[in-house]
Amino acid sequence: MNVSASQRMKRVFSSLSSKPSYTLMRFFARFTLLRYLVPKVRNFVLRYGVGSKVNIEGADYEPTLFPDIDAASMVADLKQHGVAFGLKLPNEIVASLRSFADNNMCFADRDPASGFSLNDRERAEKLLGKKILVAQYFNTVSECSEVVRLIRDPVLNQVARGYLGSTPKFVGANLWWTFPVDATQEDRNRHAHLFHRDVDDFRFFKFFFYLTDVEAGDGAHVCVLGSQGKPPTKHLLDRWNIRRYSDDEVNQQYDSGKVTDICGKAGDGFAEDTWCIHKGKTPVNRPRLLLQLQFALFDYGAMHDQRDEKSLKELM
Ligand SMILES: O=C(O)CCC(=O)C(=O)O
Ligand SMILES: [Fe+2]
Repeated sequence: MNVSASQRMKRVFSSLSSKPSYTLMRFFARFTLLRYLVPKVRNFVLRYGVGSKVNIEGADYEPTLFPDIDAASMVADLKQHGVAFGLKLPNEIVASLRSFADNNMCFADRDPASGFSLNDRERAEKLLGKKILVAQYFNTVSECSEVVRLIRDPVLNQVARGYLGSTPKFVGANLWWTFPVDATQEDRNRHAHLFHRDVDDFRFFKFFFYLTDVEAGDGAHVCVLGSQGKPPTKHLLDRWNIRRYSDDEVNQQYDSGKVTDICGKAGDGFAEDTWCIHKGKTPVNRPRLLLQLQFALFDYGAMHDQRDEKSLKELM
C-alpha cells in the first residue's frame, strides 16, 4: 500500500482546503516543543478572559458515575504511562448503551451510506461484497442520553482538566463494533488495527469503555506504556513521521512488559493519550463494542460522530 509522493501531496492540499486548521495542527502537533508551548499559550489566553470557560454546560454539578475514582491519581498515571485504568460503568448504563446499539443502525466502515441493523450483518456483508470489520453509530450525543451523561460527568471532567492542564473541550464521542472477521490488510490499516499514534491535537486524550467482555481473542485494545513521544524510528526524521508500525518493530523497540493488551469486562474503562503507540487487535472470537469519548484543547470538528440525518442511508 505504497502511497506515492504526488498522491500524498494531493491529499494534503485537498485536506488543507477543506479542513485548514485541522491539517495545520496535524503537521505542527508532532513537534514536542509545540506540544509543550501551545497548551501554555492557550492557558494564558483563557486566563485573560478570551474564549469560553466550560463547553459542557453544568459539567461540574451532575452526580458522578465514578464516586470511587481518584481523579488526581488517574491524571498522574496518564502522565507517567500514557494510560490510566480503573473506571467502571454501572451495569444499568452498560445495559442502556447496549440497548441503544441493539436498536439503532450502525454503519459499515463508518460510511453513512452503509447502514444496517445488527441482526442484518450477514445481509449487509453480501450487499457490500466483503466482511465488515468495523461498524460505527452516528449522532450518539444527540440520540443517546447515557453518552451525554458521561460527557458531563464531573470526575471524567476533573481527569480531563487535570491532564490537559486547562479547561477541557469535549470534541467527540464514537461508539463502534469490531467484528471477528478475516479482514483485509487495507481494512485493518484503515480501522487502526496496525500500531500507530494519533495526532488529534497539541494535547488530547480519550476515555475508552468496553461494552462487551473483552478477553484474549475479542479485539483488545493494545497500548505501549510510556511510549508518548518515543516512536520506533528507522532514521532521524522518522521521529516526526506519522505512520503505521509493524508488530515486529514495536516488539523490538519496547520491553515486552510495556506492550499491554487491555482486556476487561463489559463496563470497564480506561483513559489513554493515544499519542502513545497503540492499536486495536482484530478479534478472532467475539465482537467488541466500544464507546470512546475524546477531550482536547481545540475542537477541529474532526473527531465527532455527528452526521446529517439525511445523509444516513440503510444498505438495501
Ligand atoms: O480499536 C481500537 O482499539 C483502536 C482505536 C484507536 O486507534 C483509537 O481510538 O485511537
Ligand atoms: Fe488511534
